[in-house]
Amino acid sequence: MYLLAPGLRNSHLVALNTDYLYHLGLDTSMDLKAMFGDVQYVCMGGSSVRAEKFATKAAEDLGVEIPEGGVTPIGKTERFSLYKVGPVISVSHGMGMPSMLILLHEITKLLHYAGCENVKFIRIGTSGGVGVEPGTVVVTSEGLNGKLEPKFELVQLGETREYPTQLDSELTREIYEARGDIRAEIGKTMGTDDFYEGQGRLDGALEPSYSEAEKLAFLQRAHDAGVLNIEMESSAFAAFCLRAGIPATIVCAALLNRLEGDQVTSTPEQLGQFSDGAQQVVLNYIRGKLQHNQ
Ligand code: R2B
Ligand code: URA
Repeated sequence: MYLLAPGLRNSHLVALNTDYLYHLGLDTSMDLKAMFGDVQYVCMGGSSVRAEKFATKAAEDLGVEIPEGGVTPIGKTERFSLYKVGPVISVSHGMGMPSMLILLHEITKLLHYAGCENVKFIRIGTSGGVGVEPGTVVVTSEGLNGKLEPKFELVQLGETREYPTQLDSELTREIYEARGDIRAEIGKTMGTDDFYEGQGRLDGALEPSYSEAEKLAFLQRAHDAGVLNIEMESSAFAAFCLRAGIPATIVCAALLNRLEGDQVTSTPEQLGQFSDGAQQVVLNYIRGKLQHNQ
């Protein structure tokens, strides 16, 4: 029985006596139902520090009691840090699509084995804005790859497979509507395999193959195509969730406006505020939903 999502149909899993979710340090000999059976939202962000911060804020915001010493991670923490606060998982996914995909496979199986139903996945991250002010929160309608195509390509057995990258429009809209007085916009997000040349920066270690004018022309073309920000996971994340049938979206703070530069020059305090804004929009949404369902 596949309760979590209609797209979960891997017949090969049935043959496993125990499924070892290696990177999470969890496996199916554990009572995953008792540990995770009530999860409704999985919120993921790149860094383990932000995952812990979001878990702590979620506990305060949603009125969930946590132990005196604060939230503690479940499973192992070499690769990812996973926290659970009531019906919310807060977990880090590392940087880039390969890391994100490992987390997605294992967290999705975890929730499937735990018997969870109707779970939503939300990536809460950072990004480079395209034509938006630093601090703006962008809620993603669709992931695009580095060629501005609405698809994610993955080489499997020597062949390139393509998957569409549409995100859940209702979830995107509802999260946007929970923005309160935080500056937010809905737009497309380009996901790349690199922070420097993959995002058209001129400030990497190597001499790029393009000029400043070519960079700006590409970023302008991206903006004209509806792209409001650039990060490193959106297309893989969108394609995975769509294929699995899990409603998902992405909520990212823009740390800078790439039409104005490449370097991230805001102070640590400002960067913290930008990230907090993205987290707060998602918490507003989750709190509203949980209150409504009570
Ligand atoms: C946003 O920020 C990280 C790079 O600095 C990367 O994980 C991303 O998508
Ligand atoms: N993360 C990215 O991937 N790009 C940026 O420009 C900022 C944060």
